[in-house]
Amino acid sequence: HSMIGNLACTLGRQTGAVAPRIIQMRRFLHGTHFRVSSSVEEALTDGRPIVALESTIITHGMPYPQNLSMAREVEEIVRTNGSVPATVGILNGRIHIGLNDEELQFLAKSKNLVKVSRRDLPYVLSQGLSGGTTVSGTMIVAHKAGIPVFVTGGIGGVHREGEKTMDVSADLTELGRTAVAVISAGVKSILDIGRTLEYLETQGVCVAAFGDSREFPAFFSRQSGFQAPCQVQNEEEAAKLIASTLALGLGSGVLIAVPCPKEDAASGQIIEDAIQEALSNARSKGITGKELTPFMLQKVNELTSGKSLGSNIALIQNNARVGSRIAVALSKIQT
Ligand code: PSU
Ligand code: MN
Repeated sequence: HSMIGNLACTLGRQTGAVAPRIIQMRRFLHGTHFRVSSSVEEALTDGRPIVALESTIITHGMPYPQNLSMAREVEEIVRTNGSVPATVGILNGRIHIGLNDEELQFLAKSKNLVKVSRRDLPYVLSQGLSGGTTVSGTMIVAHKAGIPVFVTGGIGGVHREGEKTMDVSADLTELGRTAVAVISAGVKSILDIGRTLEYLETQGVCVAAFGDSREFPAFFSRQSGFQAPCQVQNEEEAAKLIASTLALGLGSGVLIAVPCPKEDAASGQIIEDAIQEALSNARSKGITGKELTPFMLQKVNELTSGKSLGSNIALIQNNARVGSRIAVALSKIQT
């Protein structure tokens, strides 16, 4: 349990020692490494539902200005559905939990920001750099702040030919070691979905398909050809699953895979062809490592003349709606 997690849990219950605890929490939240926005801090103190949001989708996943409008809309959807949004990002070496519009604009417009996963955090902080946090980076921060629900578009996974390159996203190991629930549209079909599910099993991650199908969704498309090991029918069932994970103290995360809405799912074959072309492009250009995911997203978008970006935005919005409702249901179980 993180310090804030513990503090946030006990704040509402203990009467005697409340004042020193709040002071201690404030000191942590406003220290050299962290800054928590006032709306997130108030929600933490009151025990209201919060949804963490990542920022690599803003800094590396989408072009400007769609990245900025997406970030604003997603926060609004989280609010409309009952939770407080906490977008996580790093500004000048300081982790921000909850961003104002000026800060969102900075991340959306700046060039050469760092894509920050677990391994990058110490360097970015010590050098005073700015960047967008990936699923792995955001999970760490959300956990430290005591926020158990986190919404994104899609997570990283085992890359195609990952058995040779060993390019396996740190998102998968993070899910194995950090107790945060990630609400996503599954795994992009630019990845090796079968091996990604195998790796999640090895890491002990509880993976559940959301809704009336057990099929594990493939980001832009509702079908992947793979079944998820678990299925939750609705937000209440998802919240119960998360509550059980937390109650067991497993220390690992949960992956809730929400299929892209039918009307927004870009037709499978068009995207599949674009992925093949983008992959051979990446290979001939020698693009590897952390540059590969942003390159593939940008290339597939170009090759589908913006269709994939449109679906990408729609599915994140859908995840934000579902995730916010899950956070509301979870906070009802926990109180
Ligand atoms: N999926 C998207 N857009 C993104 C990402 C995933 O549609 O921007 C980002 C997420 O932040 C994810 C990261 O955590 O890519 C994974 O990168 P890598 O494959 O290098 O681990
Ligand atoms: Mn990688």
